[in-house]
Amino acid sequence: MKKIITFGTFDVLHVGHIRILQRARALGGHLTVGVSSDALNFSKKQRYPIYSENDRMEIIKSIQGVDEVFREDSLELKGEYIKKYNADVLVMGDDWVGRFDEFKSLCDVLYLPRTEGISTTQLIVNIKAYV
Ligand code: C2G
Repeated sequence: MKKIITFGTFDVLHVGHIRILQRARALGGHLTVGVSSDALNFSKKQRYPIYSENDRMEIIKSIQGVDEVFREDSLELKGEYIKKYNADVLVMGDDWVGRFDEFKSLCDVLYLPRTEGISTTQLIVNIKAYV
């Protein structure tokens, strides 16, 4: 059985998130998901996610096929997380292509195509325009 690991914010959950989780899970028998912390998001994007980290983790944990969830506190700790969770494959969306190749010494690194036409950012724009 292969262990898969993936990372993301998964804010304002949508089908793009569900599909990458399902495709990641289909590559092995066990899926671990690192959900990025509120502080990590703020440091990257200068804004907090709409949903808190506790809510995002609870939502991701409830998805069929997700076996294990933890909070990702730093982008710099990916190698440590891969080792801690004994991952055989790191899966990321292809918006990150090439960015995690350094971990190929620890596990396989796969970039899967993103789902076209949907994003949390666009959903927030749509909701703002709606209200
Ligand atoms: N995704 C996708 N299709 C979309 C939107 C997102 O396949 N239309 C994928 C992304 O490629 C990513 C995952 O869903 O693999 C989570 O996306 P985000 O929440 O945007 O995560 P991100 O902020 O890119 O992750 O260590 C990485 C960090 O945790 C940040």
